[in-house]
Amino acid sequence: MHEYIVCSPCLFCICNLNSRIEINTQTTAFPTEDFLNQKHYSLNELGWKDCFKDQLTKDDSKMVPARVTMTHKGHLVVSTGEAELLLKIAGKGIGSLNEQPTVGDWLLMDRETMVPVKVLERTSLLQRMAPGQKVELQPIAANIDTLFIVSSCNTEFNLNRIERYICLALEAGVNFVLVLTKEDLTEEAQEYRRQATHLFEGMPIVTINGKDPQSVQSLQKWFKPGETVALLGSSGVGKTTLLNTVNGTDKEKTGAIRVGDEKGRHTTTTRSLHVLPTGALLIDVPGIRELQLHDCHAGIYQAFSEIVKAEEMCRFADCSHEREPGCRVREALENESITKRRLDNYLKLKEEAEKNTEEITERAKRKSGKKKQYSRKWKK
Ligand SMILES: Nc1nc2c(ncn2[C@@H]2O[C@H](COP(=O)(O)OP(=O)(O)OP(=O)(O)O)[C@@H](O)[C@H]2O)c(=O)[nH]1
Ligand SMILES: [Mg+2]
Ligand SMILES: [Zn+2]
Repeated sequence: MHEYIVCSPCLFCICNLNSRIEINTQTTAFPTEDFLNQKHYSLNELGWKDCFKDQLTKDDSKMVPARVTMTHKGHLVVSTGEAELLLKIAGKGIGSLNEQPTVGDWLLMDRETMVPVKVLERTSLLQRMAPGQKVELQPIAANIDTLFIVSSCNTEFNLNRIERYICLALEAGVNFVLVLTKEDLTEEAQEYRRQATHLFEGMPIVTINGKDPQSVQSLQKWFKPGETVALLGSSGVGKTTLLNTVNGTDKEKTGAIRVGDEKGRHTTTTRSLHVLPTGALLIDVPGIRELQLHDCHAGIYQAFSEIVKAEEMCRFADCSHEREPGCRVREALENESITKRRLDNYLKLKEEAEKNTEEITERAKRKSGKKKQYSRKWKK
């Protein structure tokens, strides 16, 4: 069971919390200044909207809403607008909460005990398969309005990888923008942009120097008061650098990429939500090593619509597009209306998401003690 223990403030780096926890039976709300050295923000400034307020019932009159502003190794920091609380998640499972909370979530907290009792229904959720051997889902961030898919104009740039993020955003129903950083380090920035143009019709693509306040101005239209933007991308692409520049600070730690292979060093280790000078909220997360998709068929079908359209016209419903007669996908490949790279990525992502969904379903069934059954393939 997840138990939430309200902890006393730690005046040091959040990474040291594990060894410094004092468990209080009494609730300790501590001022933000003591902990993160941030200002207090009202609920509205934290992104509270009617769609959340409308979820409150008469029974919730003893509750206080709070937004998760940071998560790190079993800890959450939540802000109620009046106080900031550090909560430790102990144990496994869902406990009294209906969902595992993540950064951006809105929780209802018991006014007296300050223990969270409910995760409010999300407007959107970005989630992936947990990395490693465990068969489980991992929420990345919730209640996002716009996702910035961050990639950089160097060897990190990879069309197949960007397509994964597009599927994730489409599945979650959030707007998305491709942000290509480090344009100042190459003559080829426009070439990177050109290559990405055909990935998804209408996707805005912005090339920036994330260190230059003038250059990041081109992202301002997505930073609306009360709207939440999330940064997602590999380590070292410049997510935190961008956060610092739009925030006008150098508060958050950034780290140089490796010289040999231009890979990042996984500098950011927490997920955190920041209130920007424009009133928008910006979520920074650690660099993604592996974005394995789960239950993402709607997103995949939308992201690869030209292939899906061709596929629907194949003579055989279960056409593998290899040797079957009347295969419209092969025909489309020949007349170059679809590319081999995109077809291969589409088939790969579809298989991966289908396998992951089956594994999660099986695990849930095993947990609930039901007999093993194979889930049916997706219907379009
Ligand atoms: N010249 C230049 N350097 C940049 C730009 N964006 C980021 N950098 C540099 O790239 C390195 C990595 O930046 P970070 O902001 O730490 O990258 P990150 O995406 O937050 O990485 P993780 O926290 O590991 O996920 C730092 O040395 C930055 O100064 C840019 O647009 N131009
Ligand atoms: Mg970072
Ligand atoms: Zn076919």
